[in-house]
Amino acid sequence: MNTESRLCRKALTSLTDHLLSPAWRDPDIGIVHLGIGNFHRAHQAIYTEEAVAGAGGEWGICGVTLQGDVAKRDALAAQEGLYSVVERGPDAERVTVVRILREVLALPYDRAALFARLADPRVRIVSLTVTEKGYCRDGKTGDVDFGHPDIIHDLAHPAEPKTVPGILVAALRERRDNPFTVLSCDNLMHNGAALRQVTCSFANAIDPALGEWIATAVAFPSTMVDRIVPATSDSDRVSAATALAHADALPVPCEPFRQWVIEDCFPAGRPEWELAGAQLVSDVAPFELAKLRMLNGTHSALAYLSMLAGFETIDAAIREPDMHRLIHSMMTYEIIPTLAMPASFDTLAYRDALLSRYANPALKHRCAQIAMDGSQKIPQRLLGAIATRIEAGQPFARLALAIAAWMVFLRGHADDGSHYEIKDPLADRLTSLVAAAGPLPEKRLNALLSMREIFPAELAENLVFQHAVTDALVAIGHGARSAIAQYAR
Ligand code: CS2
Repeated sequence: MNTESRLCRKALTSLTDHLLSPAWRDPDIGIVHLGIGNFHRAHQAIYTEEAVAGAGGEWGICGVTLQGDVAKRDALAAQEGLYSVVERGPDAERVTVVRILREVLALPYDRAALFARLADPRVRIVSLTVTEKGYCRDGKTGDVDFGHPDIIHDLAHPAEPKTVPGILVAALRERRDNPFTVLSCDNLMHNGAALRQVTCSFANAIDPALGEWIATAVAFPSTMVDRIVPATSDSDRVSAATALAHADALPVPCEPFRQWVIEDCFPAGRPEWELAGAQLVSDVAPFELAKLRMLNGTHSALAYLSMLAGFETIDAAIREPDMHRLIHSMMTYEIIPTLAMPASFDTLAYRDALLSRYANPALKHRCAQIAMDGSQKIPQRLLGAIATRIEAGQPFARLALAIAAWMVFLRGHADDGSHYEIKDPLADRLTSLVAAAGPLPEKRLNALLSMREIFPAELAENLVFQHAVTDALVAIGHGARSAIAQYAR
């Protein structure tokens, strides 16, 4: 085995069994993707490669790292954009090589190249996976957060933007004759409309006519994206090298399951993603809500409880019988009743499929990865369901336990005393509020509920909500494992 040799296009002739799409001609670039992380490479990139393999079209992808990750850019460039996907099923592993990525750029270093791409009329879609915090959104208004330091920077230097709204507005200004479609692929409710609002509010602050034009002339379809994609580990590099007999510095691990539901609104055209199994629909909202609450909501619940109880990965956590019962009941009794799904959608089958996906022992999805950025995730994933339960006068103790687990998680150590880092754009404020409040449940609760960018006033001031979370905080005070057992009953 010659794993000294890097994956490259010349090597592909010896890799025919591993090519995602054997019939292939390299397409020109038609998509710029902001946020070239593992999720994009195991999700939209694969759908696009399969669509192009089946129906053609110049839909090659230019991937952009917004964090100046030059090492990633250079590693992918050294492999001519090729990378492998290591699909880890419970019983089998499959390694394939993806070819759709044609170029990788790193901001701020490749600013000129990026804006040249964005000005090119052949680029008809700009898609994004930048996580919740990448939207720089004011949680209270839904507009761009005018107090965000990077937004302040971008408003002062609109030709040198750092943020997503800044980049989109600078690029769209040059595309008045032929705007590209902007495609959010992040886990936000109404992600297309949310992105339109931050983009337009940013544009309005620079040039109201431009804001008005973007609001009416640019399409921002919504999507629901789903695939569990952990961070790359050494074992993924070993799997790729063993299967391919070539070294891949950046393989992506993922589960076999994937789903993409897309609002079909692409005035400038799109790849035939349906050939790869995507569902093109007129209304994504019910799918987004079900996925955000059922999957992401329970993922966050599992992550915070596990960080306290000492389960390192999701599969280890869900194999614990009390945890399984708790998450099963959270979905069945507290989340499913908040959804309004089309009659053809079997919510109980969806629940069972999620529980089996979590139990996949091959994936090793680390709870610490999911626990990141709680301040951005919790409103999207948990608070909406809780508000609906309160409105309906229905109990939500298990969802309250998830909120309480996050509040305790912020103290920075597990029940056994081992420390972990809080990674969150609001980490400094959150950890100082928690430290100043001390361990008493009521004080911790009041301190955190004061954060309006997370908890809207109506919820924060609701006594039913306060009592449910306080009870859960008291239960966790006796240890997360005992709280899990108590709430699983
Ligand atoms: C996870 C998601 O990291 C997280 O917060 O909940 O990335 C999740 O794995 C994906 O949304 C699955 O589609």
